[in-house]
Amino acid sequence: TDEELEIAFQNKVDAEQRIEPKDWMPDRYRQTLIRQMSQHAHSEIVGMLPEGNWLTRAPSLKRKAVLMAKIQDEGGHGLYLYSATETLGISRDEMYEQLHSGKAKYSSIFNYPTLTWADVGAIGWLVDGAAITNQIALCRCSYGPYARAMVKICKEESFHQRQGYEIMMTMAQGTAEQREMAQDALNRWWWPSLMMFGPNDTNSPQSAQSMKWKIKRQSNDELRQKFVDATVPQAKFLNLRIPDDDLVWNEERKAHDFGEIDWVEFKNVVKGNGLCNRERLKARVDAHDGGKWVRDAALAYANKQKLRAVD
Ligand code: FAQ
Repeated sequence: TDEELEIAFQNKVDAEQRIEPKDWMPDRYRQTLIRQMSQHAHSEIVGMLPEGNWLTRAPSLKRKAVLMAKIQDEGGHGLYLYSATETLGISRDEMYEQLHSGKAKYSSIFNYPTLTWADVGAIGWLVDGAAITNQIALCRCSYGPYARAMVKICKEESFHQRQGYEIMMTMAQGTAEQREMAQDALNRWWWPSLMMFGPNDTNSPQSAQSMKWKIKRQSNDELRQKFVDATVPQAKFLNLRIPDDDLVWNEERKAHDFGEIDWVEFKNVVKGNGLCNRERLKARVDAHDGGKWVRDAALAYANKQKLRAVD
């Protein structure tokens, strides 16, 4: 019966055995993974846009080449994750449709504008830094294709994080004006980066079940804490100030206490009302529509080849 299958499934998960595409799985496990993995894929693809904004204005050829490589990596991660999600029985067209119609979520972080070159540094440092913290945990996710994808993706994100931190370092040690740009970027990206980890554990409807299924291995708040503790010394080294008056080392907890996230802003951005939500979605829809002739041509060519093969 389904109940017995589900017990056997949970035992397998508890024994740290990976679930593979052809294995039996509860439908809700499948749907949860489709939701999280497709949101993750969408985030990678939409995540190309804020940085893409600076490709034509990078301060040197070297910076431009590095940024181009990073953005291409993000595109690769997206495609990789779409493939992994397809193993669960949803088509790529369906996932695109969900993104383009505004039905599917993607990370709130990509709905903020990139105003200066320092933002490219802050994104690599903070956004990729937060992404790695979350994705290291996902390397041990119970679903095989997702966990394996995360291993390669984490390696690339580490390079992204370093290139961002290096930009911040250059600017923080530069002219007074460059320092100010670096500080301003940190001011604007700090809180949105903390929001990437999702709502507090007490407010996270998906967490309990996802933890039980070992899709999530660490809670939203645990990962957020880890990120704060890792990032504070990095900011100190840059001699930049994290914009949080409540940020203080707690000797008892051996961790930093920090201020409250503006959850009203978080909800607003997730709902579609952030500074750039409409612009981001429009860029994706336009790119998809603009690429229609390529897909049509590729399909026509494939059909022609098929007909030739029959002859
Ligand atoms: N933005 O119950 P929970 C990258 C949603 S890294 C938007 O806690 P869950 C690399 C959540 O989906 C960024 N929505 O949910 C890069 C859920 O929605 P529902 C991508 C958010 O799933 C760097 C609802 O709120 N990384 O792209 C956010 O257990 C630089 C309730 O929340 C991933 O996607 C948010 N910040 O935990 C690229 C990692 N937070 O139920 C370019 C994989 C929560 O309505 C440049 N995902 N929501 O569908 C996860 O680990 C989890 O899904 C969480 C949320 C931790 C994000």
